Order: sequence, then structure tokens, then C-alpha cells
Amino acid sequence: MSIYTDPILVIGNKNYSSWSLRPWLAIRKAGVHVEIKRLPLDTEEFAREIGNYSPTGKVPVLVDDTRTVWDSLAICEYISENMDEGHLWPPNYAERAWARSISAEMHSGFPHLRNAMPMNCRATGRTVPMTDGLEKDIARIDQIWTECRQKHAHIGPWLFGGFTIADAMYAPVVLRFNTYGANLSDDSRQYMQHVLNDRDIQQWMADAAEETEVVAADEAGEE
Ligand SMILES: N[C@@H](CCC(=O)N[C@@H](CS)C(=O)NCC(=O)O)C(=O)O
Repeated sequence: MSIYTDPILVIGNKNYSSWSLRPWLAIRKAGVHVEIKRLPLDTEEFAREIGNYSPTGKVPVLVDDTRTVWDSLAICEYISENMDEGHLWPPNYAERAWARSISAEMHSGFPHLRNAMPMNCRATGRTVPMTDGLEKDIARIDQIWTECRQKHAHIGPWLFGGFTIADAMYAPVVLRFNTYGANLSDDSRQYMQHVLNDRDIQQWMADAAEETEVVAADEAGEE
């Protein structure tokens, strides 16, 4: 007989773990109770403990009673479906398809952005060399944000008006652009500012600022 305990989300460092931020933010926006366990990346503690939770040896991973859900997008889906009555997607099916498309695009794409601009919440004013690939990734993200905002500004300040998983998926990109800068449309810049002002994002950044670990591989760019 298993004794039910609160679900646990295992995350990495708040400063560096972009994948962890996504389900953490979805949990905050769903307003559900999930215990957060932090395992700092690149440490003996991580290596020793992650196998107790995750079959992939990676974070984030959610453990809910007998169920284990790994991979950021799958966790966001689980939170929406099983803990929030599907409210973390837009209510209309066509909008949902659009939100899912850009979420999947984020999840599997933008390799130049990921490599050149690692998430590093507490760093600002950094510059990295611009390449054709990076420029293309940034331009595509700018296009996605601009289209979403132009269509949904009358509903609310998030990509689809109200908060959805798509915002969770792009939140680390906002933090990356906050660190390294990016050439964006006015609509995209307003969206970025909205995300940066969000209470939960502010909390994540404040927690990140208090962390002391440094992951050398994720320290990119010149001050
Ligand atoms: N596609 C996965 C990526 C997970 C991932 O790469 N996590 C990194 C941290 S952000 C990790 O756990 N790295 C530790 C390791 O590989 O040892 C997701 O969406 O959750």
C-alpha cells in the first residue's frame, strides 16, 4: 500500500536551469501545491540523487504518487491536465494548436540561441558574438512573439492573452535576452517587460541571485 505524499518537482539551479523554470512557472500559475526539490547541476549531490527520481538522469522531473513525469513539456502538460483542468492551454482548439506549435518549436528548436546564450539569470549587460544562425533564431522568436501579441493584446498581456504553457516555454528566452540583449519589435519588447515584471519570475530571479554555485560552461559572453 502506498502512502500518498505531495507531488515533488525536482529542479536544477534556478540561475542556470532553463528547462526547470518552465514547469516551475506552470505550477505557480496553476496555483497547485508541489514540493520543490533543488539539485544543483554539476555536483556530487546531483550525481548521487538524480537517479532516485529521474530515469533520464536529468531535471526537471515530477514525481506524483506512483507516476514519474520527465521532460519539461510533458510535465507542463501533466500539470495542466491533471492539476488544473486543462487551463494552461488556450480554451479554443485552433489557438491551442497554435500555442502547442510554438511550444514544440521552442522545445525542439533554436539550437544557436541555446548554445550561444545559456540562461544565466543573475548576469546582465553581456554580449556574445552574433552569427547568422543566432540572428535567424532571434528573428524567428521575435516573429512568434510579435504575431501572438498583435492577435491577443486585447485579451491580456501574455502570448495568448492569459498565461499558457507557451509563456512557460518562452520564459527562459526572455531571461536570456535580458542577459545578452536582442533586437526585437516593440510588441516583443513589451512582452519581455511584462514577463520580467511578473511576480513569479521576479521570485525565480531573486532565488537565482542568492545561489552561489557557478557553472563555468554556462558563463558565456563579455561584460
Ligand atoms: N529535454 C529535456 C532537457 C532536460 C535537460 O537537459 N536538463 C539539464 C539541466 S537544464 C540536466 O538535467 N542536465 C544534467 C545532466 O545532463 O547531467 C526537458 O525538456 O526537460
